[in-house]
Amino acid sequence: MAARDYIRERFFPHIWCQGCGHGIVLNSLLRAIEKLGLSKNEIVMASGIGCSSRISGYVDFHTLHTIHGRALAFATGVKMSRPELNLIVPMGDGDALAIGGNHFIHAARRNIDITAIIMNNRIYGMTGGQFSPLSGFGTIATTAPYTNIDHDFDIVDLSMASGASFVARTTTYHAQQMADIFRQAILHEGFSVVEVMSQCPTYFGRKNKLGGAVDMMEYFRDTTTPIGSKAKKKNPDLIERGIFIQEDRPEYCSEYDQFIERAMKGN
Ligand SMILES: Cc1ncc(C[n+]2csc(CCOP(=O)(O)OP(=O)(O)O)c2C)c(N)n1
Ligand code: SF4
Repeated sequence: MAARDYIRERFFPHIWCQGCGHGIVLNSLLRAIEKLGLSKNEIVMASGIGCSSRISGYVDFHTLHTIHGRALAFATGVKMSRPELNLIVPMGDGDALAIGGNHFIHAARRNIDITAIIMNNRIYGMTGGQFSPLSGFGTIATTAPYTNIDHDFDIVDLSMASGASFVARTTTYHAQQMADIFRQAILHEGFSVVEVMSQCPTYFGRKNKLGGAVDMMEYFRDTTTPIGSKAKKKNPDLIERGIFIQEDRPEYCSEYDQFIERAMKGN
């Protein structure tokens, strides 16, 4: 099947603003799935609420558009009952790490076989540009007109510390790398986190005078570098992108099956 065959055309036109990074994420995701040759019936996408979460409306898989911050809880339920299916959960930084932060930490800790995609545009896009936990100190948002005094944290560090067994970061500038990382994340058996630095030109870009979508993507090009590059040694402020960890560790559903088997035998 070609990438465009996975699209649910009746839901178009999409809601995203011109230049929003979320469409690039959708494109790279469909290219990864095309390469894997998965059928629509093998994929379940669960999402919460947000511009990023709207991706679930545009793909012709089994989809659940659920509650803000709770997509991973729904996905966990689906995966536990049908472990043979591929669960993909697209989230915004607010959905995944503000209201959904606790669900995120515990899904990672369990190492359940779900692919979590975090579209980090450092803002609540859908609700009008409020600051998120990823906005960062000194940025401007509609709810921080005199600059934000909250500090952000590193999604990759949080994911690794919480127990995710596949952790990666990429950007909307690096669409081909993104597709390749998505492919590997879906294949990986365990909790996979892919942070995608994505642009919201409408709120984060405009409020912080970062220019248009192209300027924001060029910023991702210029401020990131492959993991372990020479450039990083020279300039420690560069943000690394690539796959940080990819480890085989006991996966939650298969551990659960073994536990049930032991319980049935009474030992
Ligand atoms: C329980 C609940 N609280 C708040 C909201 C309002 N709300 C909807 S989306 C959203 C944040 C969206 O930001 P993010 O998840 O980062 O995604 P983006 O829109 O930036 O892609 C909020 C606060 C809601 N729908 N439900
Ligand atoms: S408000 Fe921002 S995140 Fe939402 S669609 Fe527009 S550009 Fe994208």
